[in-house]
Amino acid sequence: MIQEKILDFLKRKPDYVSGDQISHRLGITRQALWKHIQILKDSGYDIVAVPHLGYRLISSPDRLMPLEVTRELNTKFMGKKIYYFDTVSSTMDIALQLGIKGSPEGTVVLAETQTKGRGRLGRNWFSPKYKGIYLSLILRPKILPNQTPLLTLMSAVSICEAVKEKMGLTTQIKWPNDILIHHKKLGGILTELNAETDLSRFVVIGIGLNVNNDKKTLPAGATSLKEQRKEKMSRLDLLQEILRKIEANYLIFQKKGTKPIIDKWRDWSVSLGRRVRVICQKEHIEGEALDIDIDGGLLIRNDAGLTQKMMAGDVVHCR
Ligand code: BT5
Repeated sequence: MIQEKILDFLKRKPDYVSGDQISHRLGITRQALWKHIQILKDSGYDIVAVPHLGYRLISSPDRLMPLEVTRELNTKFMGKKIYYFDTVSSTMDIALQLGIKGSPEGTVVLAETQTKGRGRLGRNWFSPKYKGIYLSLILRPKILPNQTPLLTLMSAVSICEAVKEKMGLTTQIKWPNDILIHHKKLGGILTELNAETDLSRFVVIGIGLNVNNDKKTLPAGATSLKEQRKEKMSRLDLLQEILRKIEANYLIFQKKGTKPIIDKWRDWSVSLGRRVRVICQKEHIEGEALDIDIDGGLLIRNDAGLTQKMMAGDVVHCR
């Protein structure tokens, strides 16, 4: 894409780049270059133009625009196709529609805000504009529908790895889908399966993460990376790393099966070894969270010594 290439030129040089040089290298007229620069400026790029000197990039907008996300992403299939929205009801709805229409594996839907962002069981996901990462991605794994929860675990591991690598912060996973820092919720994962027919079978992974939310605007019990690090963080850097890690872990999952993912998951888990209460619809079980089963279920030993498995639910840590 031509605008991407123009940005590449401008980003490589902190100084002015001559319009002649750019238009010559890209094989476009100076008039066409000027038009593309106007489009970039309209999208929030601060670019100055000085006669005889050329163009200079002063600043980029804090937006998760596809041309920025794909820049130096270096993935095989993840994020090769990105749908970007300023405002949507829920990125899940868009991704589910795209999946039905046959969008390929690795398709990503991003939004700056969601009016009906959702969690599990129709719960709400608070998605303030330009503050967090709200994304849904399509996977087409060759697994049985009952193995879908493993993709939630794989995504959780990928988020923890990305936050550690890019932000230097250690997060923890509360089974099945919460990402925590210091026992406060930083993010959540929502996995939805479309298995109406064999042909349209696909999974949408939804990820919501609080990045630059100020403490006072967060829901009770929640935190953000900004609150933890006391500074504004790059949503773009983190998003790119999450996509890279999900791709890497998904490839491991496909080649080597569940074990390496579950092994990694155990390292990030805050639930294992603790006394927990798991609530699922009207049922609840209390006991020690022993381990994760091969299908992603949580194994709990109750006070009578009986081990039971939960495939879904909300975990409360008792002590
Ligand atoms: C989740 O559900 O944690 C999964 C959230 C997935 C959100 C993403 S955003 C992109 C994609 N598009 C969507 O529409 N959804 C996905 P659950 O475990 O059910 O937790 C929901 C609960 O978390 C709510 O009932 C609140 O208590 C709490 N909550 C809501 N917004 C939050 C936020 N921004 N930060 C922390 N906690 C929040």
